[in-house]
Amino acid sequence: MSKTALITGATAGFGEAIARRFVAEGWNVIVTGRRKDRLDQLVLELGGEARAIGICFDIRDEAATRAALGSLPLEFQAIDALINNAGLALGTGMADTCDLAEWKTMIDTNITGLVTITRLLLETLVARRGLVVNLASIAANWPYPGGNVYGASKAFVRQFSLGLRSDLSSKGIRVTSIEPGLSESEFTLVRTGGDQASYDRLYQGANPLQPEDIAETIYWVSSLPAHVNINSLEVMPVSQSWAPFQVHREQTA
Ligand code: 8X3
Repeated sequence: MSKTALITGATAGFGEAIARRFVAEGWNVIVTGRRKDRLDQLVLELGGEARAIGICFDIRDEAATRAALGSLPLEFQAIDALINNAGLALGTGMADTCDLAEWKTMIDTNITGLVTITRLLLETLVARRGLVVNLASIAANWPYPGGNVYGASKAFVRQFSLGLRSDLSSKGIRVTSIEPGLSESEFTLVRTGGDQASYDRLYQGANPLQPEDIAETIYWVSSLPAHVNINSLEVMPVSQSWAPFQVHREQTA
């Protein structure tokens, strides 16, 4: 009997690739997001409603999330894996000049939305000795200029993942924080407000991670023996590594 994964933010990038990878391995998937046309298209591509179902809602809205989960047909209610991929970065501005509304949108999506859907599905996941994979980021571990609230929200995701492990370790459920570095996807167009030139500059010659690389990693995490838990996993393209600390120097005459 096929297992079922619910993948949030599946209308692009990592989410779409994760859905394809899991379906290729015989899983059924529930794909979620805000863009119904894209969900419909993805469900079709994945083999239609025998294999995949799309539920369209805004993860920041608790009532909408409850209603969407409540609307799942019986065949898709036994969820074995929750892949918390929905999340976003908005802007790369410095903390003293960037937009408070953008900060709140990141917190509402990356933290509140993720916590809400996790809590709503946790009894099911525990009952099925399932798996939670949370998409954090290298920004959870390494601060960089312009990372401010985005990085802090991903640090929350990482620590929340470890906390879930701590609470649930006696119950046979697995929880993993995945922390990708430079990755090529629509994520960057969202972050730059649709600035294609910045997008192209960021990736030029960098051979960044691709959504399929992260999908492969997550599928690997899910396919390990049931007694093996990857707690956290940081993944970068080979081309990316660390830089020296910045040191601000006062001007001397
Ligand atoms: C995205 C990776 O390097 O832009 O989470 O923070 S990075």
